Amino acid sequence: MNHTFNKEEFKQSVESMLKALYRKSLSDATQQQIFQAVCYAIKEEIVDNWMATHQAYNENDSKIVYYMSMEFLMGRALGNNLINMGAYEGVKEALEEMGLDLNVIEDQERDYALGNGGLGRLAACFLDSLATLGYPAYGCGIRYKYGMFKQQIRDGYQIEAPDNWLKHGNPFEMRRDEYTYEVKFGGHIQHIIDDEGRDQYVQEDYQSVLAVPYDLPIIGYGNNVVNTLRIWDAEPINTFSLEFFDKGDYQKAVEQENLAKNIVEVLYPNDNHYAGKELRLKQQYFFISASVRAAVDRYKNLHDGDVRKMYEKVCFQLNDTHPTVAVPELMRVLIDEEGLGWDEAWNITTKVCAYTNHTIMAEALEKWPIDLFSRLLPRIYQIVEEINRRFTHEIRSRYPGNEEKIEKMAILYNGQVRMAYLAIAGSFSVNGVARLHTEILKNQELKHFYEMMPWKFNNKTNGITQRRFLLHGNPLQAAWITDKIGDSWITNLPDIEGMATYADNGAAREEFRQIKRQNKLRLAAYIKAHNGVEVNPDSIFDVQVKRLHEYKRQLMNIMHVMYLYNKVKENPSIDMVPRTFIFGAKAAAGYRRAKLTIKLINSVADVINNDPEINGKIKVVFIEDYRVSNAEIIFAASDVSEQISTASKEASGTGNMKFMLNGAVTLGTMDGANVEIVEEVGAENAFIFGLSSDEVINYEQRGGYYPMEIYNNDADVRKVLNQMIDGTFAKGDKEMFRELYDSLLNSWGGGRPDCYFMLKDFRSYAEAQERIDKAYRNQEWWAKAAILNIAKSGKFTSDRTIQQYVDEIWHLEKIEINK
Ligand code: 26Q
Repeated sequence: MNHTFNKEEFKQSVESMLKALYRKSLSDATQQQIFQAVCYAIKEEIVDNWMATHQAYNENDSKIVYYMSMEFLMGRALGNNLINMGAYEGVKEALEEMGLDLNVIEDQERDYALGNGGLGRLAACFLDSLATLGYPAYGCGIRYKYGMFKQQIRDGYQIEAPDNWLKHGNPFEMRRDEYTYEVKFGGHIQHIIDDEGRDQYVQEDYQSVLAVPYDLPIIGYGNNVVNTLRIWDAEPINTFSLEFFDKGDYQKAVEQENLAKNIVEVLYPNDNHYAGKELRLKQQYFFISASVRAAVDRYKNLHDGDVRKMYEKVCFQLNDTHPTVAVPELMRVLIDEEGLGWDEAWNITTKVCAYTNHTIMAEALEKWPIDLFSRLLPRIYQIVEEINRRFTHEIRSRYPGNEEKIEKMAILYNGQVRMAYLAIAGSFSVNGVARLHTEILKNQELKHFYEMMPWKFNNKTNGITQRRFLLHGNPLQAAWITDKIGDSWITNLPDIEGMATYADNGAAREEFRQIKRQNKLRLAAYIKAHNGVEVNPDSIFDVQVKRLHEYKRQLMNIMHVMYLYNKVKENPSIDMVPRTFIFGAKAAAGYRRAKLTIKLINSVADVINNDPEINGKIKVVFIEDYRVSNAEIIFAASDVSEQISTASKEASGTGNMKFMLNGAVTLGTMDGANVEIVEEVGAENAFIFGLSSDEVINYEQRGGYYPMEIYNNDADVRKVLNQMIDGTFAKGDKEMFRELYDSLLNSWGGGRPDCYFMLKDFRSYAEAQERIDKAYRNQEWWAKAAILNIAKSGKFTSDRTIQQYVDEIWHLEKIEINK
């Protein structure tokens, strides 16, 4: 589009869209209306390439990967689409000529918050990389009516407000009625033998809904490829024919209508935590059944209705266990609808499905009660039973007489369906998301599976798209890099290593500092507008933004802030570099300790920010409603990247990579992808602290440690803990934060005290923080370390991750779209 983009045509197109959509001219249209008109104008440009891409899939009979995910955390589309189309500058100028500011127009768009955190954002980065590399792919997901809740902070507490993201409609989506499917729930299965002597399993007395797809364009960077994210909406069957039903059917019709409304109503706002809710399982089967059948039908259309070699052209990548019903659903379609025998269907299924694991946290593992599962999905359950029967048979013949193996590996056990084990049994590939995480899977969590089927296991270290998180989010740094080394980093991030020489160049370091300062001013303005707090752009911006979870240890971070506050109070003339501690985090709505941690952060902020004795040495800011769009501004402005999870708990992390790419230095544990970040940039350019994952796992196997010993022996830590229950940060209320205090010290609060080793790691963390204070004083050293972080971030592009998935799992071929 770069060369074909015509400013005058575009301006006309926007004006005629305004007329057609709103009967408005430019001068009396609202910014929202202009935003819509701009999107519709560029959608026209997208559609031709979108059609050409699908034509190329068909003509080449391309193998396609279906990325199955309950979450796609896309953020905003407009800016990213313009960038990938090569039209950003042109549109910006055209709008300027119309007296409009593209930034203001972009701010009209709501984030597509169809995800919680890392797993959902990873899916979004993968779609960007797939399209940019030219690989045939669909994202398959749910069109939630309400995405991730909007977070409001009231009196320091998190309040959840509904995210009605579709209120103004979505200009980029296309409803595709012609690809609607009916999805059935409940009832019972009637086994009959048909005229030809074949088994038939007929579902009776079921409820059903229609799955209606909406397609969103996923635009590759500079290659005219437009892939598709297909999200499914639910609609009732036959709403209008209610009157024809007798009384019993009337009830059923109403139930079906409610079922349809409920299924896609809202994203579950849990991150790394399993909620065994029936509606969640309905959501899973709903979008999987529709997606699987759409994939099978597409394949059949191109292959004379014969599914037997489907594995040659189709791969389902399961984003965690959430879409695992794809395994039995594909079996059902192949056996019940396509008439294949079990063995042939299983051969196809296990060559089509591949599973990605994103966590080892026990509370995140999906286990469905068998009674719930079989009631909701009676035919699917029969198939899972048969998969389990055959799988346990295999285990027994491999390990005769070893019933412990059944206990450890059976899919059905203790009245539950263990979804991870179903995913492993039904997939040809099982991958972790960072090297350390994959090793822990192989040697600890899934060691029995690894021992039995080592060939399935592999690692795919996560990555992020530099096109959103540098080119769009940090235009100043992006332009600076391009000026130095050219723009090949946009599609080949390893080229960014060319920046390494500038780490030793005093003039370049000064340029970097100026850019960082501009970005800090941009964030400071955002904070002033949203929090009413003034922050000092010459202070260290020390940032922890991610979902709130105990294992991520935001509590340890704020305890360190309390500790520093005490130091300054003891010695007001203490020599320290001013620090701005910035937090952003949503807590799952039902996660009490997480929500209380938010309150503690805000309470500490209140006290410190208003204490004149602190004299600007410390500021604490909690950014409300952390999400993709403000994340882009935050990463660009950061000096210190807090990646402080308890070692072994964070499977990978991806925020760590976004900070690195934007020239922040990591303060972290040897966990997840931090290990590989340090390997790339060198330990001397990061601040590493804390227990290793082996040490953590050892303590856990011995039943934990005694945090009370630390409380008794370390006066600074004791003081901080006492301040949680003496009202210092709670206007005298001694009870407000007692639950947090108890979680660290008292086992009677349920479970082991301090099971995330915050007190154990505290001293080591505080020392690392002190090293940062010392290091920042040497501005030349700091700029050098920051530039080296940028230069060594090449490994962490999702383009590399996707290429590894393609080479080692999916085996796709690139398509080319010439314009
Ligand atoms: C499960 C059952 C019921 C309801 C909700 C859930 C649920 C939802 C979301 C369970 C887990 C999640 C999200 C997990 C997640 O985001 N994991 C993160 O994935 C990233 C991408 O691989 C990693 O970088 C992070 O380390 C990992 O925590």
